[in-house]
Amino acid sequence: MEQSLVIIKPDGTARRRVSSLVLQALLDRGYKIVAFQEMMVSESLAKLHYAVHSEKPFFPWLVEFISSAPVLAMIFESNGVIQGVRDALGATFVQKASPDSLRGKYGIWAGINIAHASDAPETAISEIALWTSEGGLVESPEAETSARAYILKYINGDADYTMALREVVKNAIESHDKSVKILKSLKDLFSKDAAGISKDRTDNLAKVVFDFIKEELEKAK
Ligand code: FUP
Repeated sequence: MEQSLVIIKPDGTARRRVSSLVLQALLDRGYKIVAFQEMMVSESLAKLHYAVHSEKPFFPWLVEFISSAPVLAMIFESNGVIQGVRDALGATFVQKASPDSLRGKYGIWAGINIAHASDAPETAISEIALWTSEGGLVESPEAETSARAYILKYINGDADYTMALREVVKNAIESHDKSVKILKSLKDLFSKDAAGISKDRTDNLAKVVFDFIKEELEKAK
């Protein structure tokens, strides 16, 4: 049976309603969940996970982003699940993702795109091996029940804040604004629907998104 490593990244997990909507949409496709854990990603796991991008200029940012605040790490299992989850997520870059895909609906900007999913059978095998050995992810018969309990707990919760976050990032980039006011807005928005996640962590996520804005403005110079 095919398996895929699916990670709801910090920008998704820190928005509880968004992460539950993403999970529900994936379960609606009939996939089984065999591992489900909320965890912080260590720097070493982040570097190994993104090793294929280690020579790219955006690598240090990617590592900081995925380790900034908790993620939901999961193993999905079903026939065709690898391509199916990728199809549901849509294109990597949020502005390129179709508006009815999960990244198109809930992604924030560019690579701040709510989720990762394995892209091929070999990658899925090596990613699952990595996340179980380095990340402590374990398969459990309780995984699906835990995922459904998460959805029930959060799906009718707060607003999803996707549009508000996109507006802040878009306005900052378009008006070349990297003032502390932007950082404060990001900190406020990321703390609004982050039940159980400390303010230090949502602030850290906001800072990494702010760093992305600053890098974009540097590139545009
Ligand atoms: P995906 O398989 O959709 O996760 O995309 P990639 O493996 O190509 O990229 C991994 C992550 O790097 C993506 F989530 C987005 C991010 N990325 C950037 O931030 N900038 C880039 O120029 C390319 C990728």
